[in-house]
Amino acid sequence: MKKCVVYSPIGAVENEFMSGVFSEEQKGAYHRDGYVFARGLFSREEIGLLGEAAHADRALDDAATALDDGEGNRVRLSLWNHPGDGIYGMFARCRRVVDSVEQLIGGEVYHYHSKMVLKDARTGGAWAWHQDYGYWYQNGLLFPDLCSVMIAVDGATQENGCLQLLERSHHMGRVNHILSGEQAGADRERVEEAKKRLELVYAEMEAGDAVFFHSNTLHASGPNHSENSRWAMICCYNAASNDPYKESHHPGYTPLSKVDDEEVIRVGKSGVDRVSVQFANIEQEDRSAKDLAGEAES
Ligand SMILES: O=C(O)CCC(=O)C(=O)O
Repeated sequence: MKKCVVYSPIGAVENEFMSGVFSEEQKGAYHRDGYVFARGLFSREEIGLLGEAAHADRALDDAATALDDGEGNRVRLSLWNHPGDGIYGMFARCRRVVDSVEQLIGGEVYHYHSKMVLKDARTGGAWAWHQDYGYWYQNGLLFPDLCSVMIAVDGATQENGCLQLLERSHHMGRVNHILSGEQAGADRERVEEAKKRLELVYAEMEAGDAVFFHSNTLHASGPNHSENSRWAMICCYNAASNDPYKESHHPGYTPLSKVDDEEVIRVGKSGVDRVSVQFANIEQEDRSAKDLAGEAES
């Protein structure tokens, strides 16, 4: 049986440093394995409000970029740099999430960006094996002191292409990345060798569960051949101490204004303004994966 940790308010009491959801044991598991689950991080009501808002959000759909996965399918995602005051912002800025990331990183973090991965039923494409720092590295970040929080908006199973993680792969350090289709993919030979030695974990999740993972953790996901969509919101945070040394399409240190956990429901129920972010034009602005083509040639 895989270790998976369940969100427990006891974690908050046990940790005197930051008031996140993880116990010391869970924090240790993150550093050892490169990821930690927080089952039931969001209630059915909370995640229901996010799912309803996102699935009805025309702007989110219109902003989606479709990236060729190199296998005949396309992955669709919409991305935004600043969390905003709508429901997406409440998920990304609530203490439950941000304090927990700070617990894992060990200090102040800021919002690096968030995205919605729209892995639709039957058509959603695969994600090649990669480390997020494999391409974020291009953005002037000296250290891999970043953490991503993948929140299951829809239930995620192996059938609909849940996230896969290679346990402990963050200890490998940054692996070379090259373009795979239109995505940044890690050096395949290394990934194949790593797969022989490390445990492959399928991040099957119910809506409202989350997995927190290190920016050097190798991860991927398969296509969605099922009848069920697998949308997920991924909120990414950078350590305040890891301010990039040059400008990129993602922000430098910008203090994050945390909100109380109750704001998720309050804003989610408030109607009109609940979805309000500025979506990025990934095709035009995001050079971090494309620049890998130049890196491979040089
Ligand atoms: O949604 C997925 O299956 C993977 C997303 C991912 O790997 C990423 O956004 O870096």
